[in-house]
Amino acid sequence: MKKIFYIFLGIFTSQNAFANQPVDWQLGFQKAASESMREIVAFHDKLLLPIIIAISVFVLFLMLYACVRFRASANPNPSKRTHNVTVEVLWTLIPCLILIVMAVPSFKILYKQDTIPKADLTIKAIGYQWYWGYEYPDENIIFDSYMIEEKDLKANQPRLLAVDNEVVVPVDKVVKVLITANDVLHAWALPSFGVKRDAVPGRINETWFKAEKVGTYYGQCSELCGIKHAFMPITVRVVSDEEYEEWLSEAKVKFAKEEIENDKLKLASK
Ligand SMILES: [Cu+2]
Repeated sequence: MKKIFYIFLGIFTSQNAFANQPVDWQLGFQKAASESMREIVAFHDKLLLPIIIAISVFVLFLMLYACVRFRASANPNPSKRTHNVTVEVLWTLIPCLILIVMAVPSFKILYKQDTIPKADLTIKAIGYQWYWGYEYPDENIIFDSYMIEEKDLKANQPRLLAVDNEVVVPVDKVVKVLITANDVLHAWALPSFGVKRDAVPGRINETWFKAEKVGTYYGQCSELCGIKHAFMPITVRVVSDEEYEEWLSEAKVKFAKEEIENDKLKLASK
């Protein structure tokens, strides 16, 4: 009984709870943190959901009506009719119209997402079995991002979602994401930003987002990539411009790409 109560509580509260990560008993999307995701959510809530509900209710009504109206006792001599042109035209045309009504706004959102505005910064995400690696190509930064094991979690760090090295990006800036993989197919996905792109070995896919709110956002690899597919989360921390600059100056030292390569050369020459 208690469990049922929580399910209902979850259904009615999940939409309001601050969710940039999945929450217990959540129904529907995570809270949008970008314009793209807001449009996706609006498309779903204001167009798809009413159509789905209307069709379900209509079909249910037809079934109940047929059960009662044409039951054997009330209708002993069933009609022998096999064709009705009007009805057949209607049940072909109406679904076509419904599909067109859904397709137009859907393509609009899709193409808008596909057009990458002028980027303020570019990051590159590389899928590995089973973790993500990141590069900031313009900043000489490279690092790997591993999931934090359950025993090592700090307070506020969600299980299976928190990582050791987060991607840090400034708020309200267009971030272009180059996505590729090193071994098998992965997919870089961040629900709050409405972003999901396959990571394909030997090929670079592009997407973008502009986070509107400061915060930590969680996503997961969304392409079955092997035994630890569930353990390669994505964490993006959106910060203010000043905090970003601060992080950048630290990261340039800590995650410097050239230095790492120099060190490797030194080691190799020894
Ligand atoms: Cu993966």
